[in-house]
Amino acid sequence: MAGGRARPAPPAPCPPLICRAGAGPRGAPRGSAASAELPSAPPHPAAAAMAPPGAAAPPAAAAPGLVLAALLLPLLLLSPAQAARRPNVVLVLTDDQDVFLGGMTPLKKTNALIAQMGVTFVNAYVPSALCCPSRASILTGKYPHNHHVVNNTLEGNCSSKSWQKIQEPNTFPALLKSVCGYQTFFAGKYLNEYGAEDAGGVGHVPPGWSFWYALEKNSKYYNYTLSVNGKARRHGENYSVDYLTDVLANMSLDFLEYKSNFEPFFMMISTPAPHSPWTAAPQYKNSFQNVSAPRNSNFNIHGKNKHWLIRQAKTPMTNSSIQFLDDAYRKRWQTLLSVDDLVEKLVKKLEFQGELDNTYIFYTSDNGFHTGQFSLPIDKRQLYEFDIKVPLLVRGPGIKPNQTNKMLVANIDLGPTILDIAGYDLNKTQMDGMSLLPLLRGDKNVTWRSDFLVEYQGEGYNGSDPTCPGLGPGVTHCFPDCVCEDSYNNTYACVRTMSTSWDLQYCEFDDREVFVEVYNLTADPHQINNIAKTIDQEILEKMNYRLMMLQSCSGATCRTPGVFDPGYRFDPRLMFSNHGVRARRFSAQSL
Ligand SMILES: [Ca+2]
Repeated sequence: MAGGRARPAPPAPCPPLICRAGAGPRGAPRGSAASAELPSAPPHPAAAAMAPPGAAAPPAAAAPGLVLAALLLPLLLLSPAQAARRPNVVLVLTDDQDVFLGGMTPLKKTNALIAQMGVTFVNAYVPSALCCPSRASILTGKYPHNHHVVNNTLEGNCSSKSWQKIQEPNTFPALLKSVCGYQTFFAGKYLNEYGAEDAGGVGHVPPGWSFWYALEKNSKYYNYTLSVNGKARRHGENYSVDYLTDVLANMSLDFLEYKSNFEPFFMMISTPAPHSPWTAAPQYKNSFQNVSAPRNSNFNIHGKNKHWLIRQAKTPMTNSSIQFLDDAYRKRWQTLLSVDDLVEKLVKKLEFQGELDNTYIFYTSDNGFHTGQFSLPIDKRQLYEFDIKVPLLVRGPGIKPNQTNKMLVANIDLGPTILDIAGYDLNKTQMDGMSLLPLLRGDKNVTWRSDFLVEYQGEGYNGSDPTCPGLGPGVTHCFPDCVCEDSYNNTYACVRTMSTSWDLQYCEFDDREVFVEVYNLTADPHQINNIAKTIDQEILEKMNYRLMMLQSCSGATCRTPGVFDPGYRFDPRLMFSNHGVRARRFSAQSL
């Protein structure tokens, strides 16, 4: 993925008062009076670890609430009135949960408690359909070409030293904590390479987090290590104390029990579900026995007019592949039932504490997923709707219930939105995304984007896959049946356009073919027909220019009007030389 222009210096930290008070109406009063009415929480193993990073471990017998209160004393020095009107924010982030193939269906309680109580964004996307780049986009509010996390490896900048030095200090949680005075709580999967020895191990606690309970490396359900404010804590395989989704729920409830009542809070709860290895809680292991992956119109068909990686898939898929993906689909749903329980516990706790009416709750995923589409068994990393589209539900102050919003939104908008809620001046950030707050409030005449950028840099191994020696080097994720989900040249960038007149996707590959894929989603929502060879050449050229512009954009230039927007203006100064080769080759080829 090509780098953009040199980035300006990050905004300097400023006093808490820079964050204006009151982004939304305040709900039930908070404070010591409300807390005093609460019964004492039962002891929980997680509570003993509730100490901010850098703090000495409390004695085993110490009451966790007292320990926390002492550690939070500096926060108490601020006037309650200063922060009284600022809302709290909770972000629940799942791992690999699609929305296109029914991924929200098993979450009945979440649908009732968040979607039906707020707004569902039906056109929510990620700019890169892979864990680490997508999570980096959430944290930074930037496209991958601006945060430079291109895949799930340290070499791809995933939780690397460079990321820690350049990007982490400017993530939205860092600003929430250091500038806006929020208490910040993280629990769960962070970035895939978090905890790698070459990048500081689990002793590294990113700036921005008052309480840090991060999973070492990638999603697991049992037998994992958590960084508890920088100290490793090993978990085994006893359901009652180790099942990660439930552990995250318990930690979240503990935080809500013992947090300061004088400062607003931000919680990010990042579940392993429904990522592989799809280990369900015992009580859900037999759920959905009659469920199988949807046989929609792009299931088990050959993507004959798509780029070579899709064309290498075997059609029809073998029975064993279909059985494998059906089993995966069912298990994914089973793991989501524990997420549903987590959401219910969280909402009930917020309600019990009188915080619910003053708390925004966001629910989303880091990428979508496919099961059999275009004969690809299971994975993400593709440019199609099933991989780039994610659930996004929001409830909170000022949001009317049962709303559906069709605006084109992306996970780069989450950071700006949450900072906006906290009252931070977004002009002081270098984020590429837009605040959703006007949409959440239902403001009239909101000017909104008509397109956004999708970009992905493929991965591949130098050696051949030992289970598929005939494939040669350069491909990866070839299980089952030696159908590969990724390769070195699965590198592409797309403009996804959604305007009053067009629902279009235009993509270019950085491969030897300089392959182009174009879809008219109005007529072809399952992206079966690549119309690159039949669509008007003028539209192709405009989309090509727009793509180069977006690949070079930064901050405000990422939010300029798209090709089918009345305000669109072609400005060659916004295109940079790093995509010149693609432009020349594109012009020379006959489509
Ligand atoms: Ca993921």
